[in-house]
Amino acid sequence: MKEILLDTDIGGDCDDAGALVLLKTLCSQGKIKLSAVTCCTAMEGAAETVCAILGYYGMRVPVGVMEGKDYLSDNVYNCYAKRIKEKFGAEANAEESVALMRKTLANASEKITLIGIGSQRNFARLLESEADGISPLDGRALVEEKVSELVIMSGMFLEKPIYFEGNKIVEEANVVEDIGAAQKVAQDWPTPVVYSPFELGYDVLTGRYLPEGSPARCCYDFRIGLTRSSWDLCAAFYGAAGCGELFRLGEFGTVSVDDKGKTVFKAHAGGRHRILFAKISVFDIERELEKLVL
Ligand SMILES: [Ca+2]
Repeated sequence: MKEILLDTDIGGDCDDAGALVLLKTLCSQGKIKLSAVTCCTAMEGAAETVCAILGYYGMRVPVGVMEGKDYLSDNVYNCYAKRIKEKFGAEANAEESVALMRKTLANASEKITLIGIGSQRNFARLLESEADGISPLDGRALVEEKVSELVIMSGMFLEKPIYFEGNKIVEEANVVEDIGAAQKVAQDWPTPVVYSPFELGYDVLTGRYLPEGSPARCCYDFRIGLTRSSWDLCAAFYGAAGCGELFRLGEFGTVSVDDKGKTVFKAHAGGRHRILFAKISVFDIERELEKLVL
C-alpha cells in the first residue's frame, strides 16, 4: 500500500482541508496509508484543525507543527484555523514537523511519497537536517533512501500571467512564501519531483459535498463559502493515486526558481522534475475529485 506524508499550510486557504478529506477517503478505501501530517506554518490552530478534520471521520495520525511563532501566523493569513480550534476543541499532541518527517521516514519499511501543499520550508529543513537520535542518516541521505517521489503544489509555468480574483498571477504563493526553500528544493532535492502548478487547479471548484457542520465544511465556510479552487486537491490526488484518468505528466526536465519566485521549466533528458497537466476537462476533473471530498 502506498504510504503518504502530507505537509500542509492548513489555515490559510481552505483547499488544504479538501485535500486532507480526499486523502482520508483514499485511506478508507484501503488505497493508501496516511502516515503523518506536518504543518509548515506557525499558525495558531493548524495542528488542531488537522486533528478535528480527521477525527470527524474517526481517523488519527501523528501531526507535526512548525517551531516558533512567526511564520505565516498572523491574523491576515490565519483565515480559519484559530476558529476551528475554538469551535471543535480538538487536541493535537503535535511534534515538531521536521523531526516527525525524519521519524516517519526512518520508520518506514518501504519508500514514502511526500506531498507538499504549502511552502517548501519543511522540505528544505528536512534536507538540511543532521543525523540525530532518530536516524544516523542526515536529511539528504534519509530522503534518498526513503522517499520515492516528492509531489508539490508549486509554481506557475504559463508564459502569460493568469488573472485570478483581480490579481495578476506571475509568481505562485507557495513559492513566494519561502523563495529560498523553493530554490533549495528545485536545486538539491535528490528524488523525482512532480510540480502541480497554479494553472492546473484554479478553475476546478470543489468542496460542495462536505458534510454540513463538519470541521472541513467549516474551513470552507469560514474562508470563502461553498466551493474553492482545487490546487491542493490536484497535488494530493496525483501523489496518492497517480494520474488515473484525470492527469498526465509532462516530460522530464528541471525547474528553476528566480529571486522573485518566478518558476521556469526546461525539458531535458536526465532531469528529475516533471509538471502535472490535466488530461480531461476541468468539469470532469471537478466531478472525479468531488467523489472523494465527502
Ligand atoms: Ca495550501
